[in-house]
Amino acid sequence: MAALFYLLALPLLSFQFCSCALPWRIMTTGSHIRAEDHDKIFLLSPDTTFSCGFHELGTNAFTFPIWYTNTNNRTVVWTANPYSPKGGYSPVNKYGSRISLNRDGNLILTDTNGSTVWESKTSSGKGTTVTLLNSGNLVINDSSNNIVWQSFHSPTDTLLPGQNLTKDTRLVYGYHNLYFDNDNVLRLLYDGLEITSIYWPSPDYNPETNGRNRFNSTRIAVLDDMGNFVSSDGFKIQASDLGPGIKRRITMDYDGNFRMYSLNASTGEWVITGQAVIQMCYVHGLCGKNGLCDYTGGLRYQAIAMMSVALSCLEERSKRPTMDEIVKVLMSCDDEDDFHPAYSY
Ligand SMILES: *[C@@H]1O[C@H](CO)[C@@H](O)[C@H](O)[C@H]1NC(C)=O
Ligand SMILES: *[C@@H]1O[C@H](CO)[C@@H](O)[C@H](O)[C@H]1NC(C)=O
Ligand SMILES: *[C@@H]1O[C@H](CO)[C@@H](O)[C@H](O)[C@H]1NC(C)=O
Ligand SMILES: *[C@@H]1O[C@H](CO)[C@@H](O)[C@H](O)[C@H]1NC(C)=O
Ligand SMILES: *[C@@H]1O[C@H](CO)[C@@H](O)[C@H](O)[C@H]1NC(C)=O
Ligand SMILES: CC(=O)N[C@H]1CO[C@H](CO)[C@@H](O)[C@@H]1O
Repeated sequence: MAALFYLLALPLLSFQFCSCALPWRIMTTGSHIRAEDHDKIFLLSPDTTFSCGFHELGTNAFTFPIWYTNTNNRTVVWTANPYSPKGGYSPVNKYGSRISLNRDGNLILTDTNGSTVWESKTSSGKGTTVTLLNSGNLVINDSSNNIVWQSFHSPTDTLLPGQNLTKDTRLVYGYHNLYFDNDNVLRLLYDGLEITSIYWPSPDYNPETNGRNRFNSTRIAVLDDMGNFVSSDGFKIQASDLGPGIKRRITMDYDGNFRMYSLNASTGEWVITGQAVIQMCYVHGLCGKNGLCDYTGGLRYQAIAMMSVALSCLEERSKRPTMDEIVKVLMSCDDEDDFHPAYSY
């Protein structure tokens, strides 16, 4: 009888044990989340599509990102402390690191020794809240529920449906940037240590020849719920699976292209449903630090070598195109005419 009671009580006990570790819906002033509790405590959007909390990059290395909850491999869409080749790497340690909403209303990511790694720089005081919306937007509201800070206004490498790319924001991955240029045209820029070079739309033609309008100064690009990515300069990408009810994202990828991805809800895998730079051989910055490509196999060889180094550093982004996919693209540039000097003096 005692054994039976034990068996019956066990699920109940374990439920109670887990209830202290349920994801949070809200952070209020004076609360914090510790990196060491990363698998138990994190913020969840009301419909559970998005999560926000500490993410283990490697042993004792944590970032504070937002990710799509129900994907096979955690798909990060924003990071408070992302890797940047210019700014360096700023992961925090496991023990002692925390994200805190302090009494001033400032959301602060601190490392073990208390040093500030990132902060929202808000000061809306008592009654400030942090919530993760169903759109994937992490918002800080003041006591009157006005948004005082939002992750949608400081993207990293990904644009979510309903999030605007504006004159003040850009998508960045490594040295590659998607941004609105001074002449209102949406461009891709390789902004490396030794070379800075626009590679899309083709610098060999003027914006009009490339189908762009320089005279709309709105400078806004947005992905809608149907799968249309529309920019105020006339550039458009339409998802190959156009229609409502599909989770999508636009991501600046490490190979210098930006792509639209759609989630296959039954497998949890992402599928590429649109992209900008079809001819990958035109992407600048693939040719080594001097940016001088010869027309022989040099470009292909150097690009592959560079990619493999980059990929080994970026294993956690395993949802992005694989090495095999990239090699296939590079190998497809068989015709020597397809090779284009990345930069010429
Ligand atoms: C805290 O640790 C970081 C990383 O180890 C270091 O860069 C920083 O200088 C330290 N800050 C203080 C205040 O000790
Ligand atoms: C913060 O503001 C947003 C946008 O108005 C709202 O959706 C969200 O529910 C607010 N958060 C809280 C805790 O009320
Ligand atoms: C995006 O831009 C539109 C049009 O300017 C604006 O109404 C909307 O509030 C913006 N969305 C966000 C999240 O800032
Ligand atoms: C300028 O771009 C905005 C945003 O895409 C669009 O709503 C507007 O119609 C465009 N204006 C013109 C004159 O094309
Ligand atoms: C999702 O993936 C499965 C297995 O590969 C496939 O059968 C199905 O058609 C896919 N669904 C969509 C909507 O693409
Ligand atoms: C597509 C992809 O990268 N899938 C990986 C997701 O994570 C599992 C487990 O870590 C790997 O086995 C898959 O290869």
